[in-house]
Amino acid sequence: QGSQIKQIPTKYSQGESTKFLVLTVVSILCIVGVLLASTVVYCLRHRSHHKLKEKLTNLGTDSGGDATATYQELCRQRMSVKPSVDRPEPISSRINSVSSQFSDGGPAISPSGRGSISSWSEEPAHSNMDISTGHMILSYMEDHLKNKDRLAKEWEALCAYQAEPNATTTGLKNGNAKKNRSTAVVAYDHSRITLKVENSQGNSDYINASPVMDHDPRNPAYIATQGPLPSTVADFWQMVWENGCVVIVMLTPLVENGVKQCYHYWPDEGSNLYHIYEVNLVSEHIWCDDFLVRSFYLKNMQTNETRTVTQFHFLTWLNQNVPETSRTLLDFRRKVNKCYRGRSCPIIVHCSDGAGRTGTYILIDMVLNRMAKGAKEIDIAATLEHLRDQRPGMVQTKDQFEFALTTVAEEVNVILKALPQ
Ligand SMILES: *[C@@H]1O[C@H](CO)[C@@H](O)[C@H](O)[C@H]1NC(C)=O
Ligand SMILES: *[C@@H]1O[C@H](CO)[C@@H](O)[C@H](O)[C@H]1NC(C)=O
Ligand SMILES: CC(=O)N[C@H]1CO[C@H](CO)[C@@H](O)[C@@H]1O
Repeated sequence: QGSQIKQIPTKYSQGESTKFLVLTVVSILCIVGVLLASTVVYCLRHRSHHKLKEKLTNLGTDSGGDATATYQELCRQRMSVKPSVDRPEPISSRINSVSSQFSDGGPAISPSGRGSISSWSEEPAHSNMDISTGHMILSYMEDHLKNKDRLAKEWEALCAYQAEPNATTTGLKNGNAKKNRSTAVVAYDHSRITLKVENSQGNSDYINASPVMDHDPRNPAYIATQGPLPSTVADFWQMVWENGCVVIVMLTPLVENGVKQCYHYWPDEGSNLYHIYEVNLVSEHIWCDDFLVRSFYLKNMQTNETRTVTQFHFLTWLNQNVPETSRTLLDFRRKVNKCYRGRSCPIIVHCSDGAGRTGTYILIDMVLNRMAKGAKEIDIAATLEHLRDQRPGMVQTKDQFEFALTTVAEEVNVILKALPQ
C-alpha cells in the first residue's frame, strides 16, 4: 500500500513536469515568433514609408506643385484604409444644354449617395442619381439583358445606322493615309481634331482623333483617338498639349498575341523628346493586375511651359473583347474621374483603333455621368448613335454593347444600395 501511494504522486508529478516543460518551450517559441514577425512588419512599413517620403521630396524639388499634389493625392488614396466619402464635384462645364431626350431640366432632389463598397482599395460610388429613376433604369436594363432577342435586334439596328455627314477625305489624303492605324476608322472631316500646322512635325494638321461631345458642342468631353504609331507620337503629344489635356485613358496592352496594338509613346524612365514636347515619367503606380497609373511631366520646349498629365492604363482588355468584370472597369472609371474632377478639358481615350474599346468606355462613362446629374431618361442605343455621328465604328461588337448595358446596370445597383433607404 505504502509503495502504491508513493508511486501515484510520483507518476503524476513526472507527467506534470513534462507537460510544463513542453508548454514553456511552446510559449517561448510563440513569443519569439511574434517578436520576429512584428519586427519584419515594422521594417517593411518603415521602408515603404521612407521610400514614399523620398519620392515625394524628390518630386517637390523637381518643379511645380501640381504634380506633387496629384501624386500625393494618388498616394493618399492608396494609403487610406477607409474609402473617403467626399462629395463629387459637379462637372458643370461639361454639360450645359438640355437635349429633348434627356430631361435634366429641374435639379434632381435626392440624398447624396455617399457609400462605400466592399474592399478598401475601391473608390466609393457616389452620385446625385434620382432614386426612382435609378430603379426604373435598373429594371429596364435587367429586362433588356434577359431578353437576348431584343438585344440582338437592337444591335442589328445599330449596325445598319449610317452617320451623316460621313466624309473622311482629309484622313485618306496622300500623306495622311499612312497616319491611320486602320482603314475602317478614320476621323470624319466634320469632326476631327486639328493640329496647329506651325508646331507640327510634319507640317500637317491631321491626326486620327475625334472630339466627342456630350451636350455642349463647344466643349468636347472626350477625344477619341487611335493608339499612336511610331510616326505619330509627336502629333499625339502635340494634341495633348494644344487641347489642354491632363488625363489619358489607355485601354489596350501594347501587344496582343504578337500583334502590335499601340506604340510605346512614353519613356520607360527619365524623359524622351518628341519633336518639341518633352515627356518625363514621374511615377508609375500599379493598382492591381488590371490597371496602373503613370504620371508625366509634359514640357513644351518652345515656350518652356510644363503640365502634369496622368495616364490610366487598363491592361487586360483585349481587342474586340470585353473586360473580365464590370466591377474592375467601374473601379477604374471612378479613379479616372476622381483625378479628372471638375476640369473642363477633354479626356483623351484611346485603344488601338480608337473605336471599339474606346467607344465602349465613352458610352458607359457618358451614360453614367448623365445619370449622376439626375437625367430622368437614358437611351443607350441613341447615345451610341450620337457617338457614331462623331467617330466611325464606336463600339464594335454586340458583346461590347451588352457589356456597356451590364456595366451601367451594375453601377446603378451599387449606387442604389449605397443610398440611405
Ligand atoms: C455616308 O453618307 C451617305 C449619304 O451622304 C450615305 O449614302 C452612306 O451610306 C453613308 N455611309 C456610311 C458608311 O454611313
Ligand atoms: C527656355 O529655357 C532655356 C534654358 O533654360 C532658355 O535658354 C530659353 O530662353 C527659354 N525659352 C523661353 C521661351 O523662355
Ligand atoms: C487608309 C490607309 O492608308 N491606311 C493606312 C494607315 O496607316 C497604316 C500604318 O502606316 C497603314 O498600314 C494603313 O494602310
